[in-house]
Amino acid sequence: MKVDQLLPLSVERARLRVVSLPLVSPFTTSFGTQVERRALLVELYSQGLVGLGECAAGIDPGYSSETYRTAIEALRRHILPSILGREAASVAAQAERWGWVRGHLMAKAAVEMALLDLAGQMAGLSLKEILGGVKERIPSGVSIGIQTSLDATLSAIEGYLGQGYQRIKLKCKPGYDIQLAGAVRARFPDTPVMLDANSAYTLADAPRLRELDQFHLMMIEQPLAHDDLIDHAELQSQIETPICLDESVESLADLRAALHLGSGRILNIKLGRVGGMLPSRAIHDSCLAAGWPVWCGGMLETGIGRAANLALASLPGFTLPGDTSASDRYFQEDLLAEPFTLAGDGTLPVPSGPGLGVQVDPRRLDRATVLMEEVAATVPMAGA
Ligand code: OSB
Ligand code: MG
Repeated sequence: MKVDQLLPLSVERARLRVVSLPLVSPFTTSFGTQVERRALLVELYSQGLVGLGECAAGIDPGYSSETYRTAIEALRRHILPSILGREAASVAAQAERWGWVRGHLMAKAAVEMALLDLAGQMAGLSLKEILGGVKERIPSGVSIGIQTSLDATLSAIEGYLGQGYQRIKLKCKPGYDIQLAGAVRARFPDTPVMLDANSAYTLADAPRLRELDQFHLMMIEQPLAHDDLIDHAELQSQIETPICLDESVESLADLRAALHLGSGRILNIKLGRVGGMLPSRAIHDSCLAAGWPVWCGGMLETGIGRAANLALASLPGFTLPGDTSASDRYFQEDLLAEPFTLAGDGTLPVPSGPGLGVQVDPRRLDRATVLMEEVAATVPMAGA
C-alpha cells in the first residue's frame, strides 16, 4: 500500500503535550549528560480518532539546534496552522503544506508521525504496512553512555549482552577512546562493538582515530563536525574503520553529497533528524541503491517514538542492529500499557496493529505530563 493512496485526511484540532520520564541511569555523551527524557507529544484529532507523534528533540541544543521548546514554537505558530482544518488527499500532501517552513525537522517529523498514526487507524493498516516494511522482529543493540570508569563500562556491557543485545555502541570522546576500545576488545574479543563520538573530533585527530583500526570495530559514528562532509571523506580515506554518519545527514541532498564525496560507508537513520518517516524511507532507498547499509538510530524515545522506529527498521535496507532498545533500558515506567521488551534472541517486535499499533496507558501518561496546550488554526498575536 502506497501512503499516497491513503484516504483524505483533515485534522480538526491539535494538542501539544510535554512529558517527563526519568532515565534509569544518566546518559552521558561527548556533548552532555541527560537524566530525563523530556518528550513533546503531538496529538491530532480527526473523526473521533487521535493520532500520536513524538518529537525527538531534547532539552538542550547539543545534538541538534532543535529543542522541544523550539519545536513547540514552530508547531504552534507555523506547522500546525498550515494543516489544521484543511483536507488533503494523503499524508504526503499534508506534509507539502508545511514544506515552506525551513528546518524544524524534528517538529515536522512529530506531526507526520501523528498523521501516519491517524491514517493507519482509518485504513486499518500498520505503519509497517504503510511503509512497505518486510521484517517482523528487529535485531537490537544498545547505546551505552560515557561511564565513570572502564570497569563500570565493562560491567554495563556484560549486563546488556546477558540480556541478549546483539551489538554494543559506546559513546566516546578524545581521551576516552583507545583505552576504552582496547579494554572492551580484551574482555569481549568477538562482540560486535562500535563507537559514537557525536562530533567530538577534528581532522587533526586522524592519527589517533587510525589507532582504533586495530580493534576491528563495526564502525565509528559521527567522529567530526555535524556539517563537515569533506573532512569526513578525508578521514575515511585515512582509516579502515567504517565511518557511520548521524548528525551530518538531515536530507536526501546531504546523503547525495556524502555518497559523492565518500564521507562514510554506513548511515544511522533517525526519523526526527530527517523530518519524518517518508523522508527516512527515501533516504533508505537511496542508501540501498548505493550499497550503504543503514540502521535505525534512537533519541531515547518513549514507547510512542519507539513504535515508529521499529516500523521504520522493518524496511529491507536496515541490515544492521539499531539503537532500538527495550523500554526498561531507558525508563522505570514507559507510557505504554505494554512496554517493549527484548526477546532472548535480542530482537524487538514490529507492532502489527493499525497505525503506530501501541496503546498508551492513560494513567501513566497523566503522571508523566508536565505541560499541555491546545493549538488553534490561527495564532493570536498576543505578546508576539
Ligand atoms: O548520537 O545516537 C546519538 C541519544 C540522544 C542523542 C543522540 C544520540 C543518542 C543515542 C541513544 O545514542 C540512542 C537510543 O538508545 O535511543
Ligand atoms: Mg549518534
